Parts: sequence; structure tokens; C-alpha cells
Amino acid sequence: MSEQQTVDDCLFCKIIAGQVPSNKVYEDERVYAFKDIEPKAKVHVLVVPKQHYANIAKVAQADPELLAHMVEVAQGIADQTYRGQFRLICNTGELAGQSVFHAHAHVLTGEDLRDLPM
Ligand code: IU
Repeated sequence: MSEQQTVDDCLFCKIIAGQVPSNKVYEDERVYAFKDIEPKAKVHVLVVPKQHYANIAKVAQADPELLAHMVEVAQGIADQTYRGQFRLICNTGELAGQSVFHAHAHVLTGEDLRDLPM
């Protein structure tokens, strides 16, 4: 897939393109990050690659540097909100709980998460 490729019926491609509104918290050439509409923690942000991949394993396979960059962005969000500490979740596949099939990492932070179930 080319750098610019999007998938027409993909919600996250539409959010990245600005066709669907979102609460953006960060953006650069490779990733877009926005607040999850159903937050599971005080800070719940989705870090999404701009290029469409079906899941995080595909990102790792095709572009490991992009995966590393997503983690770096998650760290930056946690640095600004909760002393650099965060939980990173990447549901991979329907049976794992993935419901949007454009790769994303859930960044949970902003509070003590030790009692929050996985
Ligand atoms: P999942 O790991 O694929 O289940 O995560 C998808 C997330 O996308 C989930 O936490 C939803 O609340 C979130 N989300 C959103 O932020 N905005 C939307 O319009 C939709 C889902 I649909």
C-alpha cells in the first residue's frame, strides 16, 4: 500500500481525513491521535497510523519503525498527562475484541490504573 492509501468505508481513515469529526490530541506525518468516544480511563486516546493497516500486527510486519513511532507518541501523551506511565492495548482480531479494523493502539493513562481490569 502506498503512503497515502485509505480505505473508503473505514471509519478511522475518514477521521484522519477530517470527514468525520474527532477530538484530536496529536498529529504528525505518520500518525493521528484522538480521544476515544467511550473512554475507559481518565485519559483514553487512540493512536492510529495514517496509512491503513487492518491491525497492529500488519504494521509490525510492514513497517516496524511506524510501530515504534506509535509507542513513542503514546509515551509523549503519558508524559504530558500522567508522569510518563500508561497502558497500551492493541486488540488484534475480532475474537480479541477488535471492532474497528484500522490498526490502533489504545493509550490509557491520566490516573492510577492498577485496579482497572485488562
Ligand atoms: P477496538 O480495540 O477496535 O475495539 O477499539 C475501537 C475503539 O474505537 C473503541 O474503544 C471505541 O470506543 C472507539 N471508537 C471511537 O473512538 N469513535 C467511533 O466513532 C467509534 C469507535 I464506531
